[in-house]
Amino acid sequence: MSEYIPSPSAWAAAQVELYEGSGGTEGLTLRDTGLPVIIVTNQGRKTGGIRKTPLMRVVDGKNYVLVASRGGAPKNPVWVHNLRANPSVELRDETEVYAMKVREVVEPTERQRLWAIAVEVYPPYHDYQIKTERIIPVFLAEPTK
Ligand code: F42
Repeated sequence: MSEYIPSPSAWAAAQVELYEGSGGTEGLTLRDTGLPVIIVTNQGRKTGGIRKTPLMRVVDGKNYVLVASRGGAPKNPVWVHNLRANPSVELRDETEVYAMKVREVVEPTERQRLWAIAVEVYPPYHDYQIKTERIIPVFLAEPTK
């Protein structure tokens, strides 16, 4: 078993602790927005350690859209590199936990469709894309069974 390595971002680590520690019954939203959050668990591509990242919940049928916005920062979040290297994730949505595989969505029509869903759920994504020169990566997490 790999070791869990908490995020160096204190607020992300605190959210993970509350969300997972309560079995998905507390700490379910982004601060004062009231908007729902999921927890993505994956393996670090260098350390092999277990990484956990809170992200906004963007649903497309049985799939989830993961938006690597990082508040419009100039660089991609580190989890992007981990997911590109190893697409197997566990995704917690409140009390449900799913084994999923992610794929990066680059085909323009598909990306545009998923991006529109994401912005509807969380409008600041639109501002983050304007703020940064990078194209914000979008992943689709699909159930493995
Ligand atoms: N971030 C988003 O990008 N999108 C969202 O929708 C989003 C929503 C959200 C909701 C609630 C909340 O609490 C946080 C939210 N965040 C959202 C922030 C998100 O949780 C992450 O903090 C943010 O995306 C930054 O991701 P990050 O992976 O860059 O995290 C940093 C703080 C981090 O943990 N870095 C580690 C570090 O030590 O620098 C990562 C280390 C790592 O993964 N190392 C790999 C390894 O092998 O272990 C190697 C990676 C490599 O290749 O270097």
